[in-house]
Formats: sequence, structure tokens, C-alpha cells
Amino acid sequence: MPRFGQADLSNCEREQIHLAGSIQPHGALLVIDEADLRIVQASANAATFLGLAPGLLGRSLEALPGDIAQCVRPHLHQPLHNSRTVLRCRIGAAGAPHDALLHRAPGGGLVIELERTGPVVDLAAPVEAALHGILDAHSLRALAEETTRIFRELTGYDRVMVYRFDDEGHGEIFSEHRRPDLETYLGNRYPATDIPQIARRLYERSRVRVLVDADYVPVPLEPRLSPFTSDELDMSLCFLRSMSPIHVQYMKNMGVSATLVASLMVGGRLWGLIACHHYTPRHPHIEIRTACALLAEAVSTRIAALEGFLNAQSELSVRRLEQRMIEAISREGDWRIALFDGTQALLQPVGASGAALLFEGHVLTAGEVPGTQDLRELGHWLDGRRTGPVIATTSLGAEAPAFAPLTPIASGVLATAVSTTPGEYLVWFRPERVRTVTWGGDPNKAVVVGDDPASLSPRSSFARWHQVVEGTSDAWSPADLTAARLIGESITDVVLQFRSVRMLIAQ
Ligand code: BLA
Repeated sequence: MPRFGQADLSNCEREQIHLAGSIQPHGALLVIDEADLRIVQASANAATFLGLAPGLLGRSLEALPGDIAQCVRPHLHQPLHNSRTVLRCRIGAAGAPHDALLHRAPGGGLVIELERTGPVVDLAAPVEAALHGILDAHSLRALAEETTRIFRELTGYDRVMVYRFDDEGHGEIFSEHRRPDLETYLGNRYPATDIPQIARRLYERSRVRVLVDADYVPVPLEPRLSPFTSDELDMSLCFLRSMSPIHVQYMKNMGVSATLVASLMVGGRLWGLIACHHYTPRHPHIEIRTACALLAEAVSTRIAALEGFLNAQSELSVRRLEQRMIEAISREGDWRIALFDGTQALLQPVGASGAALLFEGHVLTAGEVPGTQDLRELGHWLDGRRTGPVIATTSLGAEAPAFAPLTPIASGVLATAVSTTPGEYLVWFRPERVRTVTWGGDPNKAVVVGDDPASLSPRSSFARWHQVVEGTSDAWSPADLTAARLIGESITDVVLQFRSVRMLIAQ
């Protein structure tokens, strides 16, 4: 496994970013032994930061000028609120106000991170207004737009994006608020590998991270190894943690100097990120970071509520469809009218762009679908794969090369049998997703996707995403599969009744 800073593009997925062994230089870090308050590990800049002569190791926190020991003492051996505690203290001979951020390293040692206190800001009113804006948003799109607006106003960064992950971890810039002269990244997509799994797990625990100046020189910890574990200090919860050099290079290639990124956790998983970029160095103080963490939490809660509502709506539309089929039989004698009298009723419950019904030798369609002959052949292919209530693929062309020409409109296929007769299906389609992407500039211009971090950029990321997802559609979610199954079951019931009535009449 590559150590921190040793990764290249071939193995960066496994870089040990939480074992950074160094910090960003806008603060200083001390590790103390709670038993005797001795400093056992410190960032190389700590003595200078505190206005002291070199040689902090082994000294007692009590001996430092200022009130830091007094501030820390009540927290010794006590559980820390939310794993981390923020104290305001005066340190150094000049007694300058500082924020001291406390947490316990997983392997032992009380970590104290020191940053100069920021200017006094009263965030109560803007945070309250922001919370109202978040709670009032009635769609995911409106919520994401409100979020980028709020975060830009609160933090002052040049660009704020809501970066949303799909079920496979690929990312999309879902909303954006930016300085008007900047080019837009809205709608762009990036491969899952741009944010390695190790980083995603870290972001579930450490909800707001900052890069203060991409041109920084990392400050090493001394000694490098923790005396508690004889191993690297686990810096997962450190605010000052050095960021992966590959990622910092990526930011530099984009011209970005500073970032603040907050996690959006929904239902226990990382749903997305709120990513703020600035084109000059920027140090957001702890009050702003705490406000961002709080607002990100509110946004996450709202996303969970809106997604729950969407799922409930989808269930409701399946029931409505069933109702309309029954009405259509009694009115027109044909249940199929209910499915095809408007395209949305059939497409919306599973988020498809086209659908086809293969029934009693007839083919009825809605939206964008393959030609009739292809649909009939697809029916035969589905017969060979009929093991459960639904059949789903996101890469039809790869699974059945004969259908490769259908890739642009039918990479994604979701089918449910509508009777026990072979070849009788309701089939939904989704297009190849690369088609649906927009890119500022010439989309056909070749982009080099090399092995050199110097080549990393949103443009090359997009090209890599393109390679990864070529020939595939957006994934069918568990809710889509459920909706398809329920619709299939309703139709099967209706067909059974329909056929038995027909047999009675024929007798
Ligand atoms: C981290 N990469 C990230 C993060 C983002 C991106 C948002 C999280 C940063 C944070 O939370 O502070 C990716 N950011 C983007 C993209 C855009 C953007 C795509 O603004 C486009 C607009 N990165 C790569 C590759 C590797 C890589 C190929 O592109 C190697 C596999 C690594 N990305 C990488 C690492 C981190 C990261 C190691 C963790 C950084 C850290 O927290 O130390």
C-alpha cells in the first residue's frame, strides 16, 4: 500500500491519506500524554508558532506561556463532545487569542491543534436565514441551488458546487454558484476513482475539510511516529491534516488555491459533497467551518426527506396506474390504453426514457425505443434470462453483442414479464449516459488521459469518466426495480382476468 505522498496514478486508490505525517502550515499541532501533560509529538513549526525557542518535545503543557494548560485541564480524561472539542485560549508570551481543537488520536494521545482566532463574526442571523432556505426547498434541484447560493454567501469562495454521487460512486456537478467570469462545471461528470474509497470513508467521519493554500509546504510531525503506537499518527480527525499531493496537484491544475469541502451524509452513506473553490489562498476560521458543518447536516436531512417523498410518489404512481388499467378495461375494454395514453404515466415510476409492451404479438411503445423488429428479438433474448420477477441490465450491448447497435438509446434495459407466455414483456429503456453530458468547449477534442498527475484536470477526469461508462446507462436503483416488479404484478393480474373473461365470452 502506498504511503502518504508516495502514490502515483496507478495506485492512488490506496494511498494512506489519514497517515499524512504532516500538516498545513496555517496552524500548529501538539500531541500530549494525558497522564503527565508532556508534549510527545509536535509539528516542526510549533515552537515558532507559540513564540518559543526550539525544543518543545518532553516539555509540559503547564510550562507553556498563556492559559492553554488551564483551558485544556477540564477536558483531560473526559469524553470529548462529538469526538472533537473547540476551546478559545491565549497562548505564547503575547497571550494572543487562539482556537485549540482537541481530539484523541485512535491509538492514544491528546491532539491539540492551534489556529489563530479569526475576526469576530456574528453568524446567528445568516445561519438562521440559511436554515429556513434549506427547509423551504421542495425539490432536490431547488435545494441544491439554494445550498450553493447559501454556502457562497456564507463562505465567500469563488465557486461552490454540489457534487452528487450515483450508485456506482461516479460524481456529477449537480448545482453551482460561481463568480460570473468563471467557466461553468455544471452538469459535468467525473469517475468514481477521482475520490478514492479511503478518502470517502474519511469524509464520513471528518465532515468539513479545508485546503488553505495549494502552494503550501507541508510541515512534518516530529518525531514522525507516535510514541503510543510506534506507528504513524492517525490524522483522520485532524483539521490541519496535509492533503494528498495528487489531489493538491489536481487543484493546482485547475488553478484552484483553496478549498472547503463538506460531506453530505444521507441514510448513513456519502450522498455527495458541497465543494467550495477559491482562486487565492483562503483560511476559513473555525466558526465558519462549524456553521458549514451544521448547514451541511441540515441539507442532508432535507435530502433524506425529499428522497423519501420521491419514493412515496413513485409507489403512488404505480397504484394509480393499476387503477387506471382497471378503469380502462371497464370503459374501453382494453387495459393497455391506460399505459399508453400519455408517456409519463409509464416512464416516470422507473425514470426511463422509453418503454415497450410486447403482448399477444403486438408492440406498443412510448418515448424513445428501438424499432419493432429489434423489440421482438429483445423479447426472445429476455425469455432466456427470465429467472426472477425483473430482468435488468445497464449495458445491453456488452451482455448481448447482437444488440450493440441499440446502445445509444437502449444501454439500460429493465423488463418485467406481463404473463406466463414467452415473449410477453413490459420493457423500459435508458440511453447510454455519455450522450446526455454537456461540456464547455469542444466535446470531441481528444483529451490525453495519461499516468502523470500533471495531466489531471476536470477535462481529463471527464474523459476518463467517458471511458469508464461507455456503453452503459445510469444504474437502475432498488426503487426502480421495485416499481417495475409491482407494475409487472399488476399487469399480470389484469391480464389473467382479461383472458379469463375473454374465454368465458368465447364459450
Ligand atoms: C479527493 N477529489 C477529491 C475530492 C474531490 C475530488 C471533490 C475531495 C476533496 C475534499 O473533500 O477536500 C475531485 N474535485 C474533484 C473533481 C472536481 C473537483 C473531479 O472540484 C471537478 C470539478 N484524484 C484523481 C485521481 C486520483 C485522485 C485519478 O483525480 C487517484 C486515484 C486522488 N482525490 C484523490 C485523493 C483525494 C481526492 C487521494 C483525497 C484528498 C485528501 O483528503 O487528502
